Amino acid sequence: MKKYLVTGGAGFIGSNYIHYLFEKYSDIQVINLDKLTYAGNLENLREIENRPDYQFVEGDICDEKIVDDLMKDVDYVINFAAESHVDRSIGSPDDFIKTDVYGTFVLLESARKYKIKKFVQISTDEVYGSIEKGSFVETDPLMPSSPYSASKSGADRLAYSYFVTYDMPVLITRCSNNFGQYQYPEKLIPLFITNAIEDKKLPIYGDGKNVRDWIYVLDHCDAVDFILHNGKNGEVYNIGGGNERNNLEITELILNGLGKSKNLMTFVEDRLGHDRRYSVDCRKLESLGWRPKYEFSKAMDLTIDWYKNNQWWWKKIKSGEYLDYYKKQYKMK
Ligand code: NAD
Ligand code: TDX
Repeated sequence: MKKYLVTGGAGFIGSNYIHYLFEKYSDIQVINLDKLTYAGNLENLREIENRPDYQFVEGDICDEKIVDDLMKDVDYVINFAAESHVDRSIGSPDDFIKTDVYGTFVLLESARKYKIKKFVQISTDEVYGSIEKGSFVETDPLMPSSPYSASKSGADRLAYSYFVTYDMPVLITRCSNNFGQYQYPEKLIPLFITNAIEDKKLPIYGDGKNVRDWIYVLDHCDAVDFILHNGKNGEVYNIGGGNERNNLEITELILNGLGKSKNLMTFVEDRLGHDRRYSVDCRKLESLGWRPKYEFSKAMDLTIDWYKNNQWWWKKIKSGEYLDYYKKQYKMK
């Protein structure tokens, strides 16, 4: 019986990971520590909330006492908790530094004290910065360019330092852009799907030619679990979907998938410091035997269907504070 401490488990990827774990294993216990920021949503976990092998704790990863209390007999820590939206980090970076850097430090210290068997730091491909041609390998220097990616780089290297300095069993993953069910509708794909369903404009930053590599969230969850069990301590693993698309291509896929008009596309002011292209070389993970299983267009169809069929989930979110935030941030052209 292994005990997992999943942080940020009420968010997009963390909640998908908890569902993934319970579908795969019958002999585990999962503690979900989440502060329930605007991005944390317990409705993502409705189907499993009453399981005896699952415990939700509302709390901050920066809170040493809560973290120490939970860490005592944990086997694995998977740190998803973070402020995760680049645009918000541009407007207001302080929570990014607190949670992404200091919070990771608190978790690492506690994990060291209680001699945790594995600590997986969920980092991101954004730590490398932008690349015009080719793909980053794990040993490339980090050149983060937003307060979000800089805070994630701090956490990434701090986790590594605990391996080198204290011989802690740390693994670091750097995944590309995720999409799928339960993604907060501020990120490109869920924002555009839900806006299109409501016949609202889709705000494309700049010329729309920025490229991201897209991976279905359940492939990311599978890769994290694979690395937890097969990765080598102290190593970094890139995780990618192998689906590089620019934002115009993604927008057209969504509009076609929903049978909506291209007139919904609207070009707005560019994001400050907008990275042109992300691309990671995933041969290191492939050489261990892991590859994504979901085909991109099928996963996009699944995702579009999910947002079509679960309007109760996102309509609540979009009706409140979130809309005011967007109205302030972006003036539609
Ligand atoms: P998300 O914003 O949907 O979820 C983050 C979760 O963390 C929320 O539930 C929130 O309540 C919680 N949280 C925030 N601050 C906290 C704190 N101080 N203490 C405890 N909980 C806190 O984010 P996501 O998209 O699910 O991303 C999860 C992780 O994966 C992040 O570390 C992110 O950097 C990384 N990542 C995301 C992507 C992506 O495409 N979304 C890609 C690569 C890596
Ligand atoms: O309204 C929009 N219009 C637009 O053109 C939004 C929200 C985004 N974009 C563009 C900006 C990016 O080029 O779409 C692309 C994707 O944007 P986001 O969904 O905000 O993702 P990104 O900035 O690439 O970061 C994501 O991937 C890596 C996650 O938010 C991070 O948490 C993760 O680490």
